[in-house]
Amino acid sequence: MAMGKSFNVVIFGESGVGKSSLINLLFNKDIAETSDAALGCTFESKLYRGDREGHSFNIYDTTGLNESEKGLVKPEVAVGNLMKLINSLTDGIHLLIMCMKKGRINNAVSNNYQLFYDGIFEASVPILLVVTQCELDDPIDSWKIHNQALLRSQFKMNFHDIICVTTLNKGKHASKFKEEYTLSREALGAAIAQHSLKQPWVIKNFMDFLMVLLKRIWNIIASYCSFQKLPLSNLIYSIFQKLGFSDREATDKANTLLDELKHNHMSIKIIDVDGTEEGSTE
Ligand SMILES: Nc1nc2c(ncn2[C@@H]2O[C@H](COP(=O)(O)OP(=O)(O)O)[C@@H](O)[C@H]2O)c(=O)[nH]1
Ligand SMILES: [Mg+2]
Repeated sequence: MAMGKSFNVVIFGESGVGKSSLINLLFNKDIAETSDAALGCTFESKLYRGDREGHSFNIYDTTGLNESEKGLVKPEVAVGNLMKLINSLTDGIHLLIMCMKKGRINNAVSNNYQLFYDGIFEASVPILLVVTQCELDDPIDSWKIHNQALLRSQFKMNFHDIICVTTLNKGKHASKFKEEYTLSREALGAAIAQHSLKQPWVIKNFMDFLMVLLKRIWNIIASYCSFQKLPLSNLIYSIFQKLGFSDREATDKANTLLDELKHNHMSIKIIDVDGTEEGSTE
């Protein structure tokens, strides 16, 4: 057991930007599976639990919206998965980390910022931007220097800090970037410690929160997803009705969402970084 502080952090961003690699960097261990394939067009989340330098870290890995998979995720599924994540955040959250890979800022970046920072966490939890694939840059934070002002002025995104990293520690070029890897690891750890809330932000009433959240984020999700139809629960039904859907559509959506929540047991997968044991939040 870690004697120090605990940090509950949600990492989000498109698939393929380096979220799993970032978790491996943080723990200096290949614990999260990484992939080149643009799989997983869902909001499915995992919790990685582990210690580092005497502090305990609970890192939620969640995909968010993907630029290139427009229309593939049904809103019911997306909302269901988000609910599952939120329902798992019972100990509250100290920090958000949005992950992107170095390059152009696309719509998914600003939509995910709105969805998570403004939408779900009501701008109450500090947010860092971590930019991966910066190993060739000299200095390593060149991207930050060139884009920081633009992020604010053009994209209206304000981050508490921007950290440019490399997560490379395997493959034939990794040995060239040992120093950058170590610096990245230190910078990430320091930024988490510096910017995390002293007291975690906690969702007080899940059902109230669900109402507010659905209203707030529906447009963002809907713009990404294709709609579907079909039968019940009064509460969720009325949420959909209030959102302006017809009776039929509201019934359909409520049933699908409830099925999704039931089917997924409202819990996310937990991976213990320092053990093999896996469990669930239930
Ligand atoms: N060159 C380089 N590749 C990276 C870096 N971070 C991640 N990658 C690669 O990007 C791909 C996607 O990474 P992954 O962590 O699976 O992304 P996720 O889908 O967001 O979890 C993998 O092939 C990683 O090896 C980095 O800092 N530099
Ligand atoms: Mg991943």
